[in-house]
Amino acid sequence: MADNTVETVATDEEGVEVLRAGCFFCHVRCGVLVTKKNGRIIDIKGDPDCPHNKGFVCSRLEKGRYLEGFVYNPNRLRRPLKRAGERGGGQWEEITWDQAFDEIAAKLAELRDKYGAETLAFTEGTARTWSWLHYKFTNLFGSPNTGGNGTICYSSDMWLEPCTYGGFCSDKSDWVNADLVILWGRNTDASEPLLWDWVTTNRKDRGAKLMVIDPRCSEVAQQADLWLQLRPGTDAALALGMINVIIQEDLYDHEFVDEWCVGFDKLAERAAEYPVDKVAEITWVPAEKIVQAARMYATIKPACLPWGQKGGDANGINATSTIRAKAILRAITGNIDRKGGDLLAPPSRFPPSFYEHYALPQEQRDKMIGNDRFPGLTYKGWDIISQAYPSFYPYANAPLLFRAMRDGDPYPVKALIVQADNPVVAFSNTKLVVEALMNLELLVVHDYFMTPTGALADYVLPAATWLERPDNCYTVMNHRPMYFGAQARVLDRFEGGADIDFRDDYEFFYGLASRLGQTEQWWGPKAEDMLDFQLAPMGLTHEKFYNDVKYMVGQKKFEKYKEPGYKFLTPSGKVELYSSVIEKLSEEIGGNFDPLPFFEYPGLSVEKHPEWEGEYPLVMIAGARFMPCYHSEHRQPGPYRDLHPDPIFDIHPDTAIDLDIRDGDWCWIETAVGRIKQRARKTSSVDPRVISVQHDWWFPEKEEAYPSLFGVFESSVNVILDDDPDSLDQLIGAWQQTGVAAKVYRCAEGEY
Ligand SMILES: Nc1nc2c(c(=O)[nH]1)N[C@H]1C(S)=C(S)[C@@H](COP(=O)(O)OP(=O)(O)OC[C@H]3O[C@@H](n4cnc5c(=O)[nH]c(N)nc54)[C@H](O)[C@@H]3O)O[C@H]1N2
Ligand SMILES: Nc1nc2c(c(=O)[nH]1)N[C@H]1C(S)=C(S)[C@@H](COP(=O)(O)OP(=O)(O)OC[C@H]3O[C@@H](n4cnc5c(=O)[nH]c(N)nc54)[C@H](O)[C@@H]3O)O[C@H]1N2
Ligand code: SF4
Ligand SMILES: [Mo]
Repeated sequence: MADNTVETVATDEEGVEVLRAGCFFCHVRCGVLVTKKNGRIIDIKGDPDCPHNKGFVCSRLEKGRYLEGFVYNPNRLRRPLKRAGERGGGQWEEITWDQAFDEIAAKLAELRDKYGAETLAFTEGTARTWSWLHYKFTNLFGSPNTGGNGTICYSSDMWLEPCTYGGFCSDKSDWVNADLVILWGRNTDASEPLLWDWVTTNRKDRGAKLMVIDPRCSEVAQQADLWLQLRPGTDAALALGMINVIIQEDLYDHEFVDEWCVGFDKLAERAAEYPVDKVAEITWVPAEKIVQAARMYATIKPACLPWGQKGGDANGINATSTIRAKAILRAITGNIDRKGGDLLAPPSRFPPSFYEHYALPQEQRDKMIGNDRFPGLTYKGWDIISQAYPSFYPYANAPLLFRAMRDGDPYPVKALIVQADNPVVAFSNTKLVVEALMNLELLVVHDYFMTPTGALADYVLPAATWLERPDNCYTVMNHRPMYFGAQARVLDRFEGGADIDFRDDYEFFYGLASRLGQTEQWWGPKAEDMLDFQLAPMGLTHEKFYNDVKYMVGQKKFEKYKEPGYKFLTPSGKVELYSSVIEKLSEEIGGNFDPLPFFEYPGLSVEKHPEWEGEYPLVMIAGARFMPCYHSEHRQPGPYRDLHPDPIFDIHPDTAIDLDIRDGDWCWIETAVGRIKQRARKTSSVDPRVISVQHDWWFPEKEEAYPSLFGVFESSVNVILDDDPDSLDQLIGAWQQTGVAAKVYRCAEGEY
């Protein structure tokens, strides 16, 4: 490993070396320098030479918390485990990796013979690893059933933005050059700290303005020049109201709209159905503030409107409309691909061999779960949009996938591979997810820790952390079209006294693939083989990249659409305010998908369920981010958990007094499908009609065996979120994580 030592910080101290890596505790991937002494990590710092973060790191990497809290956490899985008793019984036998690979591969082959290849599913969580490997594996295996959280996170944008402007720009915003940054359902201070650092620097150095659209007075809202406190789940109405003001007041960018957009008249007609007074009533935002926001966005140029999970993807029945309406706003204000606006990323340049989508026969594609009901993200949508925009990835619908596992309808889904995901905690309707997993014949989990999902598995296999694998550290969350950072394996297996027989995420798939006749299609047994293949077009190997290049940054190019011969990669070659792709899907599938955005009250709201009136008077946000936790991670006893030991929900002080709730009280939070308990935090950052409940709580210190599953049913908010297919977005099948009708009351003594 010595040849990987960073020259800039070379050290002569014996037994000490400094290695370069990219933090993967969140999407932004800060470049870091890791100091090892006698094989053990002793320090991690931001790399001042990294053009991405220039030395910045956030609190997750401060005070050595990652040592005890993560890499050297005593709870890490150490050896492959095989279920030794009943499923979920908490009894395990340690086996070797070879035995695990042999047995899993044999079982997969058996199940394919018995039920067909589509019986295998894969669920993914958010991007934490090489998110194309599972496609390669499942496609070559013959199954179309890869699905996951992307439906309510980002993947929907990756489909709906190309439908609109034939590209993807909502996380290539030019944060650092914008004169106005709009954080719409985004709280970067807690979710992607480096991005917030860019905004605060931009404000300080360039005087950029900040608009925040959030039902909570979040950390970023507290700094805003304009904050719109909307009712959770009503973003589509707000966006349509703003579009209407911009059109009525003639503030739209005529040059861009006339030359580059189609469907403006139809859009204007639709937007006229959302006058500000009506929108104010729906959204709770005063009419004058809606007008102010619209004027601000249309007149302060350039402005960027990055993606935000809760202000779009998590909006259930309104997800498509919200994502599309925000895309339309970017277009009609003339901010697409402008310096300081939202930059259009070209389609991925990965060769087809990465995903192997074309290896999957049409007959198998047609079986993708969700194809007939929520075709937006499935192969049905893929087939249409990829005719114009060649690169996005299809997605099975998770709520239907779990139902197929539980009920065998439309066919038995009997095997599931889970890597970098924790479905029992991450998906809505936990009870159903657990029933689904209990009904499998093969569940394989590849993770750092035993989790509530792992507890139900047949095999639980120790994974390599980002410090234990090499990488090119590509980050999507950037203002540059491209950024790579070179990372070697900082730690090898068993190094520095760590007794962990991990395999990285590539080795995991290679181990299975090579036993299932796929050897030829993979790049070799090591992740380095894949990296070499990726780097070959640039004349590099991973070693050369690591030693000589270190960081690669693409040049920003603005207004590419003005270049001769350019066209937006939509069917019309223009920005489609009225979407011909959505129209075509309606025609082909006979669905009633609206090519224009609209607003409907959320599926899990009182307006949709008059029978809940009075019973569930509050409106719940389920999962606003908080530090230091990252989804269900950082719950292990240790330095991270010490910072945030208990689940907390926010409640307005007036509401708390009405309900006799004191700060810190354990309370029941209840919806039509169940109840969980968390501790109350009184704060006027939420409206008196709103509560904000933390997500993904489980307690590694509690009993593992089913039905406890580390206490997941006690406090995880997904236990009380329904994923009823009738309440999902009609086109993409997104489930709802905000704007949910709920009530709160104090736990009785002995209940906490
Ligand atoms: N109620 C509610 N639910 C939500 C959300 C919400 O806001 N509210 N957010 C949703 C969103 S946006 C998302 S993206 C999902 C996220 O959902 P997930 O990504 O599934 O998140 P986690 O529950 O943290 O599960 C990830 C697991 O992967 C493991 N892991 C981490 N890194 C790696 C790695 O590199 N390799 C391997 N093999 N394992 C790794 C972790 O230890 C952890 O157990 O949750 C969704 N669920
Ligand atoms: N600490 C931490 N960081 C994370 C994660 C994590 O779990 N923990 N998860 C990562 C992942 S996968 C993702 S997707 C990103 C998401 O990153 P963000 O989009 O920043 O995530 P959230 O905090 O869920 O939502 C942002 C804000 O939206 C507000 N909000 C809630 N409901 C609504 C609504 O209906 N409309 C609007 N306009 N706003 C609403 C919330 O109050 C919150 O302040 O975070 C990433 N970073
Ligand atoms: S901002 Fe994200 S990538 Fe950067 S140090 Fe913090 S957790 Fe790591
Ligand atoms: Mo996400």
